[in-house]
Amino acid sequence: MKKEEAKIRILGKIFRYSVDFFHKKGFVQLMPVILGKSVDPLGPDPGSSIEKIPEVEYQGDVLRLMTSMILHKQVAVKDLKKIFIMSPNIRLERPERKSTGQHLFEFTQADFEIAEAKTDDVLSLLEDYYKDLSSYLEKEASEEFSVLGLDVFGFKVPFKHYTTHELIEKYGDDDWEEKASMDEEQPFWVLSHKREFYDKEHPSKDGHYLNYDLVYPLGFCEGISGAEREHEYERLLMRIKRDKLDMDAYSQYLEFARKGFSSSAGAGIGMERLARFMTMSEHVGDVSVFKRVPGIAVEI
Ligand code: ASN
Repeated sequence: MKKEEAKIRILGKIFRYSVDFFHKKGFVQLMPVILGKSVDPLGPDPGSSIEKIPEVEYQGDVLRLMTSMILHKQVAVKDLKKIFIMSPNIRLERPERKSTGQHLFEFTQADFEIAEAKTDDVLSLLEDYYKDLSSYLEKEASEEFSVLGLDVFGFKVPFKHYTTHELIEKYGDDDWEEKASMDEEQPFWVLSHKREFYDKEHPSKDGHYLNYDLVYPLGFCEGISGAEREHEYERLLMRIKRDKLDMDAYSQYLEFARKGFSSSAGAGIGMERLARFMTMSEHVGDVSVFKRVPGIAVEI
């Protein structure tokens, strides 16, 4: 087996582990949605750099290619309570993102949401996910890891917590994530990151959010993002306006919110980024046959 093949096989095994994990924890699996009326705006987030969200016209409607299923998750979680989707996302990143090692313009996330959950519920679920992943891969992918000459990374949970504010203070505004990632030997949570309108704001601390990213160590950077959600119609409306988003694109989503959302929390685990970390690969595209790297022409 070649190294390239070992990496592709490991990604497949991580995908399979993820599906089994969420089923075992009682989640309902939904099929991915590719075209949506309302999709994740991916901003304002200082870390986002997409050129545009592609639109398709179909029977008089404008439909958008899925950037993430967060808004669909909020609609579905009300009745189904615990859901997950192995969700392909399209994010047309600017070509400069070619050299970050961690951006693809098409990738898959294991995206989940839990009704009435809080931050601690999601963090401990995800720590279980990582704890068992190492032993799963040791058992199921030993041949692949020996081809790569690697031991399976051993996760030590619980992971440390930092806030974005603390890390910016320590490392500066520009590359705090890379620097902090280089300094750590285990993944760590970064709490309170300014993100999109659907992440809940702290009820009493201005400029703080009830959200969390997981950052991989050794320079591998962000691998998960998630949050407790804004779910009240008035607050969602206010934040969509504040972010100056196109109201047409969110009117039907807001209709659902007006009829009532459940409070919820969730996150998305980037599948290729996790496989990149486990295989210690230079680029996140190294784990795919048909890699979609910003700034590189698609072959087929
Ligand atoms: N999946 C993420 C979440 O649940 C959203 C995203 O991918 N932008 O918060």
